[in-house]
This record gives sequence, structure tokens and C-alpha cells, in this order.
Amino acid sequence: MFNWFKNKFSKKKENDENKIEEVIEESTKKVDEAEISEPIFQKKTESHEIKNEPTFEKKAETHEEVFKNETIKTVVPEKKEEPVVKEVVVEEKHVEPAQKIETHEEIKEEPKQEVVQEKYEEPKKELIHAAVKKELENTNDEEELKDTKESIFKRFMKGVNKTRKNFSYQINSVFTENDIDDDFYEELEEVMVMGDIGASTTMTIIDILKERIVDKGIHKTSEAKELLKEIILEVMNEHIEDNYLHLEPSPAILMLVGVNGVGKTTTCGKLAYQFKQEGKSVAIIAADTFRAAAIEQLEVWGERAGVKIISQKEGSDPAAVVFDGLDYSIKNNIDITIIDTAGRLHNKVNLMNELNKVKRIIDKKMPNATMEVILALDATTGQNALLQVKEFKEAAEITGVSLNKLDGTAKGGVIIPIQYEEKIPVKIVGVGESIYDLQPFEPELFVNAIFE
Ligand SMILES: Nc1nc2c(ncn2[C@@H]2O[C@H](COP(=O)(O)OP(=O)(O)O)[C@@H](O)[C@H]2O)c(=O)[nH]1
Ligand SMILES: [Mg+2]
Repeated sequence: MFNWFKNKFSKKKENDENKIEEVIEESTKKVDEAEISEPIFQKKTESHEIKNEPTFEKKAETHEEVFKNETIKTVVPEKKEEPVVKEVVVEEKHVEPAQKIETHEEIKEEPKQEVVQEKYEEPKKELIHAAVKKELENTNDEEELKDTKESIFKRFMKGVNKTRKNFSYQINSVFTENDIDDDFYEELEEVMVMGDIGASTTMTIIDILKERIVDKGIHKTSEAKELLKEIILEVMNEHIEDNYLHLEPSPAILMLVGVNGVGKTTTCGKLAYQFKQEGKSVAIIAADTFRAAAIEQLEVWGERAGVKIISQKEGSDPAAVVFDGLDYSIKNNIDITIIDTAGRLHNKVNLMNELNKVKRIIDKKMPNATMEVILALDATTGQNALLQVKEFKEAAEITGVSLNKLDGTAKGGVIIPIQYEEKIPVKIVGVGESIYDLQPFEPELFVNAIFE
């Protein structure tokens, strides 16, 4: 059985609450600057009151009520072909959500599990999270332990194969029987920067390496290889508490954010499938309402994974879809609700407004839900992925990264600065297009793999 979760989030919740306040403050400031007449987050006291109310008791509300008394101005996206979300002025009086095309009766239908089970077998043993290593270490069955460890490693290697081949080839050309000199450090620096570790993190690592080489009295470059491996792992873990998805206790919400094409929808499908295999009840909210294709794509994944997709028609307000989706999750006692969001919001204020709107719906409907906000990134974009982390961190409280398409690139080294410079844990990696091609991320395995 998988173990993607760890029960450590009481501390995380506290931190999150501080971060939310910061995001709200920052967002209000930005919106003010954009000359919007009323601040978005004027009703702070209300949200505190709501938090004291018991979860799941608020009924007969619409998503618009969440924003009543507020003027929300959504900046119109630059691209002409995208549907325009106009200025929304929410009236005080009760208004039904405009785009409710699914009734609750329809939503209540159980997913067609029989079909799914015929098509999909139990996940293979090698999909087991490296986190079970610890549990397995308590077993006396040596053979079982060895097999499992080997298969975890093999599976992971498939995903990092290109990064590994590239990096290990280059690195091995630096670690020879030569003496350590300035050329060695220069070559090493070049290999690391080329390997997408980034200039700043590379310098930090090399500085530590220099010190340690002196401390240990090492003279041959070959002897420094193990040291480098050790330091890379230390640097990766320096600001990271752990790399697990924290989705317990239920109910939990996992929201996927990120720009277009980075694999958000695919990751939703893969995660939904894996969570179901762990015995969790799962639903997906299709909050990317800007492309009809995105909703259809998610329906296909929903069928594969055997989970309910809550959607509305193209162009609906994402906040309204999330509102109805959370209603479904509450009524059906869903353990993990996955929210797929749109990635076309390049304007920062706009992005912040949209994400905050969704966040406030969540705070209102499920104030005590365990939250993960996962930023999906395309590993093939290398350093650009790092820039996206910086951007999205300003717009939302990102709790982790899903680094997708790792199978198709040698740029996996970018994981190191994501964790060290941006202090965001890489929690999952996408290693292919099938439902099984998602791996929990384990720094130790990664470092061992790229040095193989
Ligand atoms: N090779 C590979 N392709 C992926 C992976 N994740 C997503 N893709 C592909 O990337 C494309 C965009 O994915 P999609 O989920 O639609 O991205 P979104 O726009 O962020 O929702 C699709 O063709 C996916 O099949 C991955 O881990 N590996
Ligand atoms: Mg999508």
C-alpha cells in the first residue's frame, strides 16, 4: 500500500494561515494599485467568524454569496480568442449561480466502477512509494525488502533516465584520477550549470565542496565524488521539511495550478487513480472552464480513474464550479477533492484574483479542509520552470511542485534549485503519459539516480 501522506500538518496549518494573511494583504495592495474601487478582502472579520462555525453546515448558498458586498474586477485576458470574464458586481440579494447545468441528482450518480476495474488492474508493486522503505526496514524478510527496494529504484530510474544519462556522463568526466585544482572546480561548475542546477545553487554547492575537501584532506578528484553527492542532498533538504503530500485527515483538497500545457489535467487523473488505489474516495472539480477540451479531457481521465468529475459548461465562472463541486464532496463524504484550474492567467493580479476567489470559496465551504496547492511544471522547460515557481509563489501559497514530463528531458537538475532557492518541495514527478506514470519524489533516490 502507498503512503503518500504524513500527519504533520498542524504546524503547517499555522504557517499556512500566516501565509494566507500575507497573500490577502499583498493582493489587496496590488488591486488597489490597479485602481479597483473597493478592496477585495475587506471582509476579514467575516471570514474569521466563518472559521468558528462547524464545517459542512452551511447550506443553500451560492458561490456569489461568498463574494456579496464585494466588487470583483477581473482583468480581461489579453488573448482575444479566450472567453472574456467581465467585471462582476455582486448584488446583496440572493442570486442563483448562473451556470448550473448539472443537478445534484446527476452529480450523485456513482462512477462506473465496474468498467474501470475491467480495464485497469491493481498498480504494480514497483509503484510503491519510497516512503514505505521505512516500514519495510522493519521487516525481517530480506528478500522482500531487497525486491521492493530494487523495483522502486528501477521505476524511478525510468523517469530520470535522460537526466541521469546526461548528468552522470558529464560528472564522471570531471571526477578522474587527476589532482584537485582550479580547472576541476571550473569544469564541475560548468557541468552543474548545464545540468540545470542553476548558477546560484551551483556556487553554493561548490563553496561547500571546497571547504569539505580541505577539511577532509582530499587530493584526488575521484575521492570528491561521494562528497558532492552528499552535499547536493544536504542542499536539497536544507529548507524542506519533507516531500510528502499532506492530505490527511479527510476532507482534503488538492488544487493544481500552473500555466497551460504543463500537465495539470494529466496529473489530476493520475493522482485520482492512485488515491483511489489507496482506498480514498476521490472527486475532481473541473475548474478549467476556459476550454471545452479541458473538461472533456478530464472526463476521460475520470473514467479511467473511476472518479466523479464535477464540471459545468465552458466559460462558466470557476468559482461557481468549485462551489458546486465542494457541495458534492461534502454530501458524499469525499476524502480527497482534486481541483484542476485554468492556466491562461498570465497577468499576476488577474491570476491572484482568480486563485483567491477559489480559495475563499474553499474557506467558506470547507474551512477545516487539509489543503495542498500543487504547482505543476514542465521539466523540459528547465530554468523557465524555476521562474514559474517565483511567479506563482507570489500569487498563491504553493505547498509543493509536481514536476511533469521528467521522462522527456535531461533538465531534471532544476529540482535542486526549486528546493534550495525557492524552498518549495517537489512532491511528485510525472514520468510519462499513462495513468501509472506518476511518482512520489524522494530526494535521496533522485541524487543516487543521477550519480549512477
Ligand atoms: N511525457 C510526458 N507527457 C506528459 C506528462 N504529463 C503530461 N504530459 C503531456 O503533456 C500534455 C499537456 O498535458 P495537460 O495535462 O493537458 O496540461 P495542462 O494544460 O496543464 O492541463 C499532454 O499531451 C500530456 O499527455 C508526463 O509526465 N510525461
Ligand atoms: Mg488542463
